[in-house]
Amino acid sequence: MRKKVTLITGANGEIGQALIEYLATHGDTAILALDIRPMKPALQKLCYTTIEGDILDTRLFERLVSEYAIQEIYHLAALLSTRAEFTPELAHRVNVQGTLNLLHLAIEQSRWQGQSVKFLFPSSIAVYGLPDLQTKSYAGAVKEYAWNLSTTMYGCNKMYCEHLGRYYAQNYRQLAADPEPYGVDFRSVRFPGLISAYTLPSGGTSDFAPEMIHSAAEGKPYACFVRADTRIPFMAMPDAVKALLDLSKPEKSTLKHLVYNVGSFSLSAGEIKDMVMQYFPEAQITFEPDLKRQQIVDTWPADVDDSSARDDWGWQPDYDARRAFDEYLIPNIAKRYRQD
Ligand code: AKB
Repeated sequence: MRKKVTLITGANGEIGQALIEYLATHGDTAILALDIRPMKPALQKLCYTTIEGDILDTRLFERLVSEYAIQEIYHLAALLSTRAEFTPELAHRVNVQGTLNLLHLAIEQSRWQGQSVKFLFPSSIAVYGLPDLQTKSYAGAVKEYAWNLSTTMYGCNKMYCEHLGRYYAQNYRQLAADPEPYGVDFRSVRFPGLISAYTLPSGGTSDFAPEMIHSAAEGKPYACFVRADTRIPFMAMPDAVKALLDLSKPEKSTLKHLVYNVGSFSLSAGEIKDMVMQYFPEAQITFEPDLKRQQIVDTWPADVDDSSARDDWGWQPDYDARRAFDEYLIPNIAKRYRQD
């Protein structure tokens, strides 16, 4: 018998680590963690198996199929928006071909198991592309279907992968004599900028918020790479994990969409600085915009309209900005740097 597992790709990344910790302490799921980098020993202990491997390696997937019955896939591996602009073709391979490989694995597993395998995919506010600041200001909280005109390779990759997910869910090999009986149970959330108390992101363009908070706690000066008036939506990491798990639960038939915005709070970089200064009055935070990264963030919406997620599957974040800072970010980040 093949072992029943939940596959998590990008397991070493920020969402991966938080998701593994949550699942290991709250569930009875056997986790198969995959990452291109070696997993931290503390995380390894929480998983049934960890594999150091590349999502572009199709041989690896052939091996996985023979050894495991994959019940659910959390496909988190990706190159983020800033990183992707330095190597767009590599980003396309990892973000698109990598996702295609995982969708193929999912559809094969669905056939084997006689039911559609759940596929949870983190998309991003990077799929939006507002043409200028005036439009960004009047657009306010954007709906899923609006302004899908990303200017970044990462955003284009995420948008296309949402389409691929829909294709594998509903239309895979639609002209075949033996139509696909199950398809993939694809579900996606478009995340805002995420802020974790325990890890720092790398290669994203929303990284200025976590970098600012962590630097202040560490007592290091921070030069923020966007203007103080730059506003995008953010979310505390526990809510990101909650969003993925909450979306994984409902019956497929109750979901009206495959892709949902999820929001929790929207802050400008200046407002983040003001909040940080309340906790760390000595913090040295300046604004030295990098015009090119600024240009990217200026195309992202100031906020998202997540009413579909709230209506269809009861999305409700636990953390607004104040609670995120008071109860999650500041105490845990302060402790982390006190210990170092
Ligand atoms: C990034 O900055 O690339 C990510 C994102 C907004 O998806 N954090």
